[in-house]
Amino acid sequence: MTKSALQIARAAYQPKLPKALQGPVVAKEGAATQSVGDQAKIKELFPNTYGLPVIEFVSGEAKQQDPINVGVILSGGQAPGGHNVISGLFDGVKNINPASKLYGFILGPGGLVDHKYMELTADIIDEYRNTGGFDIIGSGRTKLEKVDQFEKGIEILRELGIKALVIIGGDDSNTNACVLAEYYAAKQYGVQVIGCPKTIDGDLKNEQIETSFGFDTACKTYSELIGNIQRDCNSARKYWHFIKLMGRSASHIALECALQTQPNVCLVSEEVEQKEMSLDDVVRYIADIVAARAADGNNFGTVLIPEGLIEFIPAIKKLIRELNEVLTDPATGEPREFASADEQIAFVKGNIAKDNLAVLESLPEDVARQLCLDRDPHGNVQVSLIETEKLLSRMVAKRLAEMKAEGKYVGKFSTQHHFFGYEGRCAAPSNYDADYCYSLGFNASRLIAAGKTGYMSIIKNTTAPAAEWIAGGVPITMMMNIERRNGADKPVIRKALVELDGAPFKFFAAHREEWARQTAYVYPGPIQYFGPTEVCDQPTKTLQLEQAK
Ligand code: FBP
Repeated sequence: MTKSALQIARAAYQPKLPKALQGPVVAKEGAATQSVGDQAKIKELFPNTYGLPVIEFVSGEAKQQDPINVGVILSGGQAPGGHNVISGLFDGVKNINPASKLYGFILGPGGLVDHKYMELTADIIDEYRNTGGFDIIGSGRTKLEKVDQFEKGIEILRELGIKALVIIGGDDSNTNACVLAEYYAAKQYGVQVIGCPKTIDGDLKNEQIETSFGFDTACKTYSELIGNIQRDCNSARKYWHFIKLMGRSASHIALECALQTQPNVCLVSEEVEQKEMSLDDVVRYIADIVAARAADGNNFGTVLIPEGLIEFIPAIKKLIRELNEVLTDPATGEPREFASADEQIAFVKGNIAKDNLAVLESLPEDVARQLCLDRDPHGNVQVSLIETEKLLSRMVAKRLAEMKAEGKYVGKFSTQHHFFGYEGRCAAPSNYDADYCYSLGFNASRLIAAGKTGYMSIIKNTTAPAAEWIAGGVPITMMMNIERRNGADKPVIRKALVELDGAPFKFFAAHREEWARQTAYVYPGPIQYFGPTEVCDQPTKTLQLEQAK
């Protein structure tokens, strides 16, 4: 395989580990924990994995340990650093005992069920250290939730002598990891299940998890691109760029990119919901900024749009809730099957309440269609397929025409559209993600050696130098509550949305008027791997603002 010069140089990078993980460890246990919501129900559903303590690893005595076979699964959307989680895990299990083995299940959780796997040897691992992507074993979105899947899984785990499974995934995948941990514990199958917090969306975080891996690199990659666009835009001074940014639900990515690049407009879905804004309100907000800049002679600008915006507009949120119910077969709890998309849409229209139908019919046809069509395996609307950037720019153009007629706008409005998502999910991990991921993987091996199950690997204090990072584990049940999914109440990890009283949003809100009117762009440039620490090792602005509290 031909490699780029950067790939060759980067392969030699040795990710940093927290001091506590650099030698033998002992698990220091905290007090018993509770779930974030619906405690009684979660306790009842997870009798074997509920209430466990948070763990911190501290230096301990070296002891002889038997070899252990471990399996690993990459689940859901790609996120930079996945290969480093696996290489950290590999180094960790080999450090427990060089005869330990690591097996990777192919193309996500489906690989466990279908018995598709490969042994990850040192030669293979070395090819992937510090690289982006999930291609070492591939990823997939198969939802692990049924007993027959768990039973198929245990067959292959037994065949390979695997005693622990590490699931690298987002909130949905870690919810499944917890269900699997509970099932295997209840059945006394002797297989531990450990999760790792992955997702570029940044919405798997809480008191215990500072950030999900991949968020840092993805945001820096998008911010580089946004900065480049802003320089182009400030050079030609003739376009408004509408830029949609990935992040299925929460607006963390859009907010972080705004903090890094200071665009003219950045929408934050959580604020749109809190202010109960309609689509028209959002359009007017943007159009007023376009008009104000035009009055200053600036017929150009940038608008950042979080991918999940549509779902947060209260009327559309209510509509989606009913669509989710209607699209689920109450007898099986499974999605209803339709012969064609048109049949599906007709069924939906015939079965939803009048007010929701009115909202659906008020939407542009392409958006309405996407809302009515299939969900992903976890029941989410596939928002990445909705072209919100085009929808908004069309509507803003219409509003500006009205304003022109009313004498409230004089200017030119030419647009360009972008969607940044896939461009950043497999970028080579930043130093932060390279170190953080390697530590998460290595730490997972320590949770395994400590005999834990139903835990997520955690690394904290990550705005400090890596040596001072804190390593440990948090019981997954601690993050759970009951939510309505696919027409049923289910235990799930609570998603972290942007907090409007949190430091990152407050900083943004305090500066956005200035950024809207002035051209205050920041051009972050590409991620740097070698060079001064203030250039190469900065965590996200979100994390810096959150940790400064
Ligand atoms: P995960 O939550 O699995 O990490 O995936 C997140 C994400 O990258 C979202 O930002 C995006 O909406 C979605 O995946 C796209 O999914 P797909 O890769 O299936 O197109």
